[in-house]
Amino acid sequence: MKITDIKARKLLNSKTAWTIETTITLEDGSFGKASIPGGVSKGKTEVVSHPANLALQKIESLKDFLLNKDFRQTSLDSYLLTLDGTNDKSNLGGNVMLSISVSFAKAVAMARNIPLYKHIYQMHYKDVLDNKKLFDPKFERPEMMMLMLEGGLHGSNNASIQEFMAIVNTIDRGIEIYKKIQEELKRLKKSTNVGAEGAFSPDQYDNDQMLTLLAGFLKKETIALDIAASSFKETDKIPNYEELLNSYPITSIEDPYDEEDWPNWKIFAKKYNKKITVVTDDITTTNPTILKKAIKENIGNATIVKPNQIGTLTETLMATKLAQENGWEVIVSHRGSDTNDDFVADLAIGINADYVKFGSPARGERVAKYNRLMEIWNEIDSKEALKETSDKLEIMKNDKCMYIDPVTKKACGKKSNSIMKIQGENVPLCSTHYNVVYRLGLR
Ligand code: 2PG
Ligand code: MG
Repeated sequence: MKITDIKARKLLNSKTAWTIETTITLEDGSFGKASIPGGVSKGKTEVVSHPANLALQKIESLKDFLLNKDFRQTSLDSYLLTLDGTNDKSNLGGNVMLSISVSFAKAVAMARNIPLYKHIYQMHYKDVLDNKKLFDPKFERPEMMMLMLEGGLHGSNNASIQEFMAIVNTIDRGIEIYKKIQEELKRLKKSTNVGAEGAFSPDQYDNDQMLTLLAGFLKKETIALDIAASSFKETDKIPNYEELLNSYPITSIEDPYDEEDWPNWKIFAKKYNKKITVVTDDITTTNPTILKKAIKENIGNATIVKPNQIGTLTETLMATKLAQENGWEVIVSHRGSDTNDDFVADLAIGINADYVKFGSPARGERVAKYNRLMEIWNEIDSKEALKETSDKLEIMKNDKCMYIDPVTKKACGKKSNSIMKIQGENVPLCSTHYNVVYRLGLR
């Protein structure tokens, strides 16, 4: 598809800082818009993100290279990589590259007249689809690691752990837990102000108080934690994991040690890989090369996927595939300073993520992603329901004619070839009786 126009502008993110939004238009008029989030607790190996003004200049300078050229997602992304020519994307800027990469994907989905998640699915599973000619993808519903309480760099209290999440299957259940915590904090006369990602961050609360509060409102749900250990240097802030796991229903721990502390990661994973989900984020930064090493050295069993850590959609999909092919689980995630762009919801469904991590059910930039997730689910559900009904009707067509002779009171029993709705029921009929029923107006 040929790119005929690229426009970019400055946009305010949820942490009161500037980011960019890029719009790409294709030759047939289809277009896609993407805005880029940023991290609050970032991994050191994340690609370089240029300040908004510089990013806009970079996009302007790329027009000569990109306009009126034919691209596919992979050729566009590899061209951007060549033009950048660095390992950390410090020339063009990871934010610049990702905004072009994602807005192009959205524009192509529009040109193909298919939803973005389906377009991503077809790119991600291209080999399978090409070989087996599967055209009817099955989309799974990821579980949600929904944020309830936040500390560390995201909060404003004594808790060193950054994120306290409940793993829920439905948004309703997540909202219920969130509201219960809010009511309880009000009752205790504690602040219900929220942190960077929409969760409560009660004054003075430490890790244990946060965990006790959250655990108190869970039924069959369990807890996922993001320790974000790279964001503090004091090793005494690292919790005693054995104690935590014995005291609370925790089934997932992300970034338990500093991203440079590979020895401790290995010891941790050896001990807990079979018991809980051990999630890499700041240590792998959606980087296929680092993730390969992490898988080889067996430092976890799941990884966070954040497109802006790596800078192109193609590399994001590569990292995801690598994880999936090696039996690691995948968690598609938002960022600490985010925008209302809901791309990660389509990404999660398109790649069949095991979990999503989109923050709390509060604050516009978090809610946007949950709302898109529900929109996709509704679409998938109604398509499946529709397909189910048409499959059923197809089977019934080859059934026996169910016309009952008014005199003999016996069913015709000949092979049917059509279906007629009679008093709300789908009834298979042979052509003779179809005509009889039709003429008699029995429908
Ligand atoms: C994380 C993310 C999202 P940040 O650490 O997983 O919650 O935070 O974007 O600040 O890195
Ligand atoms: Mg993290």
